[in-house]
Amino acid sequence: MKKLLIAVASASALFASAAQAEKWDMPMAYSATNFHSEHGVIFADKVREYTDGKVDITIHPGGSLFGGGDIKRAVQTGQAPIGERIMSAHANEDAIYNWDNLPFLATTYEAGAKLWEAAKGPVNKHLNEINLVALYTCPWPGQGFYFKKEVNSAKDVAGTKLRSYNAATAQVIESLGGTPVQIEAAELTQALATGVADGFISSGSTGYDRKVWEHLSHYYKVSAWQPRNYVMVNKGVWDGLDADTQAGLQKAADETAASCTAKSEELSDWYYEQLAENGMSVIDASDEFRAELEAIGATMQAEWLESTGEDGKAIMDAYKGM
Ligand code: PCA
Repeated sequence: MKKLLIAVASASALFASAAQAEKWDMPMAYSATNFHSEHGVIFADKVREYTDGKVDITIHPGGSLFGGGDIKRAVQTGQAPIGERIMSAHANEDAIYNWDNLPFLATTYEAGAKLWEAAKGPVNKHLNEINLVALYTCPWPGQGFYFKKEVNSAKDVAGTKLRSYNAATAQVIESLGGTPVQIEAAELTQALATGVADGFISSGSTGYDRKVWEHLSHYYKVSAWQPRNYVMVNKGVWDGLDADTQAGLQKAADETAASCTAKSEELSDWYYEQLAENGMSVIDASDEFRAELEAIGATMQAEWLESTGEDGKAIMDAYKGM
């Protein structure tokens, strides 16, 4: 009788676990109200729908579960099954991830879509090698410069401390004669308030999210590149899913990518308007500043091709051939 009871109990435990949803915590680096994070929520809803509730994702925005700088490692090691990060932050380990931060290579949404199409194969290969699977990517609006003074050329940047968010932004800042300070968006307001940084490179989006008009006065539009955030899954976790569940996740990811990209484009001018409404001067970079940045971009593109070898060349050739 005892044996029978144990058998019944373990059979029902098995049944319960099969019917139970996989609960996934998903760390994201940016504020809850940012369109990237809002799309994390949309993605989670779609995943529940398309996997018939088998995968139940909870979003943790704003670096609340893992700070931005820790999300990749958390997913790689399985501490979190899924997470979101700006992909180019990985470039300090492998230059291939800088594909979307090469100034003036792809400056519009249309060009950015082509560049990702060209980059996808090689980039996914590198991600798989470090135990990650990319589900979707979504671009930030074009990148420009925030300062607390008028800046007309590199001369005016020399000696300033500017916040960077990856190796590429640090290189741009150094090339302009400034000092880069790597800081997560979640800590940006604090860094500006305490004088750790005098300005930064980013889109209108992050300036708006962090209300930087409280500390800064000028935004120079350049739109030199559109870096992407991406949602990654631990490869072991991914490989352990059945084909239907994988297909459900991928369908949710594809739809979210399209919606998130459209939202990014729709909001890009709106962010500029918000910065201006809050008192910032939002203007095009001067011809001189732009020319200096273009020269830096050309150097960075050449260096990237050199450091990434065949895979970088494959991306560039595919993109240029589109
Ligand atoms: N915002 C992010 C990355 C690029 C962007 O537009 C940031 O500043 O951290």
